[in-house]
Amino acid sequence: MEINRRRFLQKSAVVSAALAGLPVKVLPQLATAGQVSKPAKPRPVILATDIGDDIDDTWALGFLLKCPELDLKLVLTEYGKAQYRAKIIGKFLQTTGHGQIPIGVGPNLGPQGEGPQAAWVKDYDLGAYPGKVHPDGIQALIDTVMHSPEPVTLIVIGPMPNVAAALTREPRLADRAQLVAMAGSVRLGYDGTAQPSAEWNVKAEIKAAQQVLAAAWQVTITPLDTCGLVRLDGELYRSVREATNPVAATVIENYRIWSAGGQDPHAADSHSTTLFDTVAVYLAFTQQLCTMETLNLRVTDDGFTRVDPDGKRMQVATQWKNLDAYRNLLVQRLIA
Ligand SMILES: [Ca+2]
Repeated sequence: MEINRRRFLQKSAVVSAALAGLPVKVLPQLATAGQVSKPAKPRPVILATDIGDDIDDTWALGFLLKCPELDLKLVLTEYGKAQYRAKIIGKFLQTTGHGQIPIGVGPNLGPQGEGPQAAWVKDYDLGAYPGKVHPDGIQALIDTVMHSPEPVTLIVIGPMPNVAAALTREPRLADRAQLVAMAGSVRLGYDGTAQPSAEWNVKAEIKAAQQVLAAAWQVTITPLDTCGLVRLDGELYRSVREATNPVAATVIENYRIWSAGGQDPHAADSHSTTLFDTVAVYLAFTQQLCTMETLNLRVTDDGFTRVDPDGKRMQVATQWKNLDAYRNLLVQRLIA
C-alpha cells in the first residue's frame, strides 16, 4: 500500500474534526498586521517539494509566486514520483504565467507513480514547458546555489532525500545556502495534540532528515507546533475559492481534484486542509508573526525532533504570535 502524508495523517489524526470545527474569524483590523514591506531586492530561493501528495505544497507554491520578497530560481521535485511532480510544477507555473522558472527533476528513486492530482496533468506535456527542465535536478540545485552571486534560501517542504544527495555531492552547499524547512514537531504533534509526533517529512526519510537538518548551514524550521495549526475556512477560505486570478484559481482547481478522491470530497466548497507548507515559504522572508526560539534539535532514529544539547542549533518557530494575521496575510497574497 502506498504510504504518503495524506494516509499518514489519516492514521495520526486524533482531533482533526474538532479542529476543523473551529471558526476562523475574519478580522479586518488585522488585515494589514502581517504585511511585510517589499525589500529593494527579492531574495533568491529554491523550492524543494513533494507536490502531488498532500495538497498543501500546491498552496505553498501559489503563495510563493505571490510573494514579491522572494525570487524563485528553481523548483526541485522531492521524494520520488519525479515525472508526476515535475508535470504538476510545470503546468502550475505555465498556467500562472511563470513558465520561465527552471524545474529540476529528481532521480527516479523512492515512491514511484502518481497521486491525487494525476487527472490534472494527464494530458500535460512537460516537453512543451517553455522554461528549462533539468533532468538532473540535484545538479541543478547545486549549480543554482554555487553560481548565485548572493546566498540562496532553500525552502524544503517535503521529505528531503534529494537535498541530502545534493549535500553529499557538493558539501559546500552548506556554506552558500540557508535552509528553511517544514519539518519536525517539538511540543505539539499533529492537530495540536500535546505530545510531539514523528512528523512526516522527517519520518518518511529519517537518514536524509538527519543529514539535512544537521548540516552546517543556517537552519530555520516550522514544526507542527506552528505549521500544523494553519487552516482556512469561513470568509477567508471563500475569498480564495472565489478569487479569479490565475494562482488562486489554479490552487482551487487542484484542490477540487485532490479532494474529490479523498475522504471529504466536498471539502473544497468550504475549507482548506492544514496548510503546513505555506509557513516555510513565509519564514523565508519574515519571522514577524511567529515566536522564534533557538533550540538544539536532534533527529532521532525513529523520526522525532528532540531537544538535545548535542543537537543542531537552529531557529524554530514554536508558537504563533498572531495566527489570524498570518491567515489574513496568506489569503491577501493569494487573492491579490
Ligand atoms: Ca509537502
